[in-house]
Amino acid sequence: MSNVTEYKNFINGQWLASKSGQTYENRNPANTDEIIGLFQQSVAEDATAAIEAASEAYQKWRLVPAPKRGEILYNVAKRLFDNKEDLSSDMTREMGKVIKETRGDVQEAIDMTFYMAGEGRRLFGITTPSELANKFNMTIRQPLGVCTFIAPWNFPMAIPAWKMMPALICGNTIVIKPSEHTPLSVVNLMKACHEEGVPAGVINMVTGDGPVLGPSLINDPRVKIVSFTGSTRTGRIVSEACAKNFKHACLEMGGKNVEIVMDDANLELAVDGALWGAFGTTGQRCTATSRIVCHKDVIEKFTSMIVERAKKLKVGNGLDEAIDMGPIINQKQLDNVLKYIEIGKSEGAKLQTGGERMTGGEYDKGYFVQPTVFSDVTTDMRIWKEEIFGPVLSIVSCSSLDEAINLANDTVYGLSASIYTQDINSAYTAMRDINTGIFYVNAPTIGAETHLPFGGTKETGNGHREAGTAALDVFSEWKSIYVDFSGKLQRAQIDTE
Ligand code: UN1
Repeated sequence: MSNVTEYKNFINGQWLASKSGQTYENRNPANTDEIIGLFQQSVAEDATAAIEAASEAYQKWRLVPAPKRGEILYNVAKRLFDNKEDLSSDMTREMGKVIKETRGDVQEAIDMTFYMAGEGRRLFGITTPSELANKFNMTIRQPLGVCTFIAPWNFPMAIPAWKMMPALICGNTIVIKPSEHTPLSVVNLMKACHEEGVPAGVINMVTGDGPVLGPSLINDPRVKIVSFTGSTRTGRIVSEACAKNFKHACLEMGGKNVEIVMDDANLELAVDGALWGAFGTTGQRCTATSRIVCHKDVIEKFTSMIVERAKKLKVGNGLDEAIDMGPIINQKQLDNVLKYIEIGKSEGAKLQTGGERMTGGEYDKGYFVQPTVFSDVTTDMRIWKEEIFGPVLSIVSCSSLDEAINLANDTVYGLSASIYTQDINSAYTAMRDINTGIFYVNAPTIGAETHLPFGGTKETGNGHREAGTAALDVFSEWKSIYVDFSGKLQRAQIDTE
């Protein structure tokens, strides 16, 4: 126990213990004997102190020229780039996903940071002619103030960076609560920002449980925006709490993403895509492929190809470069995934491969489950409708493009979808008619890039988007400015002559 590191909260430029005097252990989901560190079990008072610091720092930060804010972010991005390997292995140890993927997660944080650093010299508004003579019209983006972030565990650094970097470039200050399962990556992000010159109070972090910290992070009157990524159930609670005070809420929630495989698809490619989409990140991406809608003429072949490939995936500790799929994040999620596998079986879906917790040897120390494929799934089944957030794929048959599109849209969620086809007309029709925020042609449902908007329709989101310049719309408000240099009163809509 003695050589376990204790990590503190980060408030007003200082590493501070929680007022609770309590810490919690975070363990490696691939090997629960390994303690990643002790983290602060924070209480409301800690969140309030962080909000106080962010609120004070805002008065100066909002006045720092955006290109200067950008220079700091540029240095942060470089620092993350230089430390990419260490940051990635820390992340694999705390979250479990394989090292190739944690390198991708850190890279996504680097990309977002460089991208938003560049926005410091853009943050474009418009100028437009006035309807009156000797009058000048323009729009500028203004920051809002303190933003709070409730972050998930599946992208421990990328998603915090998606939220932080656009908020900071716009001139806001922030308080982040990382997931209790992946605080180390946010500690690392805070360190990089602090050491590269983000001023005290501009970024703050409190670790601990959502139900304890959430009310302060949402209800404190100094908080202007809450950005949340997580389940639709929790998102609804956040949304309702924000609505009472007209607080902005940016919500990224559940998904039930679909890959359509048409009869003219390149099947090898469609299988590659499905395998990566369904079992990458152990199926724990919001964008993960959990449904396949496959044309009846190729479904047998497709199913046997994917089953054969799924069986060959190497499951284990993600620090080993040869491993394809890591563990589930924790016992609760593992139980949930196993529960859904039982539900699938009892509903009459045909278990083609997987379905079991993996045991024996090193597996006993972690939360491992086999890559699982169900065929003969029907649309009344819960495994078709509900988000599982694990490596479980359901295959449904279709006989036309129209039917495929209807099946794709047969969900309360709307994050990501993809189609594999060689027919340009099918691709464009699906692109237009499938109701999601993200769409891929001949590519898997996962793999969004940072300079395009990220988010979903229906119960996946509330109309906002992260990433791209869309993120600037979340973290700034438009101010329309009219400058009248005529030296006389000019009345809009009245003095029309
Ligand atoms: C998420 O699963 O919440 O598009 C984020 C992707 C990644 C981000 C996923 N770039 O799969």
